[in-house]
Amino acid sequence: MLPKLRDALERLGVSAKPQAVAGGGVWQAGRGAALDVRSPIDGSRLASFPQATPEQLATVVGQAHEAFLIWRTVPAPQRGQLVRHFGELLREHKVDLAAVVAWEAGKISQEAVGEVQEMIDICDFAVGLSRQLYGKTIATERPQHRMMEQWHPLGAIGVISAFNFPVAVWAWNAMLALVCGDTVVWKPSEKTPLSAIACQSLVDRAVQELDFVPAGASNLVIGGADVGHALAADARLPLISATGSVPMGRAVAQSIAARLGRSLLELGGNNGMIVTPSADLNLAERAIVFAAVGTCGQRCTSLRRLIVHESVADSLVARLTTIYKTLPIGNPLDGGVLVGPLVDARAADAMDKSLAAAKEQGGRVVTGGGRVTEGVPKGGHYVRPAIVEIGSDAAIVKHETFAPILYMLRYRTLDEAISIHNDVPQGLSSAIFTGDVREAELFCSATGSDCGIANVNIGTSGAEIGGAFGGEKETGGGRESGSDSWQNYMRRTTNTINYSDQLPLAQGIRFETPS
Ligand code: UN1
Repeated sequence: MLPKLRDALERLGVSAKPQAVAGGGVWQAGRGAALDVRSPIDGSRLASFPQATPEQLATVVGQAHEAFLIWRTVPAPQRGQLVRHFGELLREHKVDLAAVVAWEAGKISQEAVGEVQEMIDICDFAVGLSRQLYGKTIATERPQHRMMEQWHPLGAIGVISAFNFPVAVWAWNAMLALVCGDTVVWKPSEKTPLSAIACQSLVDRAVQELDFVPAGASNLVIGGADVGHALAADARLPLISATGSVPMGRAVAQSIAARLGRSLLELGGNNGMIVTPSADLNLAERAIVFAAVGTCGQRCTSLRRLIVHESVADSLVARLTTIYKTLPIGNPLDGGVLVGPLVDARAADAMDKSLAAAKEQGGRVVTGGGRVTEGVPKGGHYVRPAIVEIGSDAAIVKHETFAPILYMLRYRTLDEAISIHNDVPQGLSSAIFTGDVREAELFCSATGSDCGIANVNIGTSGAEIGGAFGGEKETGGGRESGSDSWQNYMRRTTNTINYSDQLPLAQGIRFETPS
């Protein structure tokens, strides 16, 4: 392991020999196949250790359930203290955790630090929430009755997270779940286990330092697809929150549905942006570049489809081409670099294939595509972000490729633009750049964007934690993070209380028993 990474991990409390299972507050070596952790930056091996087995997962789920029986009795504001403490530890270790994320996910340091900031933000949000798990009082139709809702802890919950946001997305789920009185079993991506181990080590520290938190409030199991399937199928986990590809989500959703469990899915993006004639192109170009090439196009919120009015298309493409030609591509740890590597060879191949398909389907590569080999670390998969001008009916445009390809489509009327925009299977994030309030409002209306996120004059990526995050159609329908997403992690009871000496029945039914 690289000395700098080793030092960062050590400060985060991670032992030199990482272990795959943290259950019930105890670390254990996995008993499954060996996992080689490689950095996308240069392909170097960061660690190698055995993964967990489904049997080990089953034990951890049992421990998480036992811990839940205790945790649910701790008052919610006190549960918030655990999250507050974890948030403090994150602030203290922000730079180190970001370094681990940068090494393992290959994202530039700025974005890695931003990801840890996103964790800190959700901690703050969850602490506030721990005093605001409100239920409603509802008017009842019966005299001297009261009807109300209560929100109760749900259980031990499963979290499956992806490589591209290896720590923040877990935190969105885990911090809300913990204040809601749930315990958590986390299965991170096999590509980013060290980031997960570092988070678990910090959360363990927070748990140990507070005497009211049961060991097993937060658990980690590093394993492959077999562990993921076992997690989804385990009926002791009433909710599974999964982030990743559509095929993964489909498989997980079927297992959960078969046991009538609850799923919260955040899957593919394929996000679009409409640029209208009145758009501020200076703002638009900055938003487009960050959204399309940030994280090397590997966010679920990355911009993949640019739908531009024909009157501004040529000038916008020319401006973007100039910027794309000078994008600093290289080692994501170096200051000034904006585009790091793709996660692995498969991702680079997928980009090549999509570009080839786009050309076959009538597309023209305006700029980019191809590998970068000069001035980048050997052993990583560095690519030149591409812009492809293509017809909106090309099949490839409906397909999400997790790489920096931006399809440019032209439109004439806003209705046409919205219809092109919505004509894809995915529905996560969307944006319009316009100076016209009518266009902006139409885009955000019921007949506008069909996505979970619809922005005006900002890009598709980089959402704040305060809003509900997620989308429709193949994106899976789940909402994580802010707003009322916490309700996913709780069970609602409706209570009707009679304080009269009569027993009036609802709907006015008379049901007199013979006396
Ligand atoms: C993801 O890519 O799965 O909105 C999450 C964003 C980030 C989160 C992305 N806050 O781009």
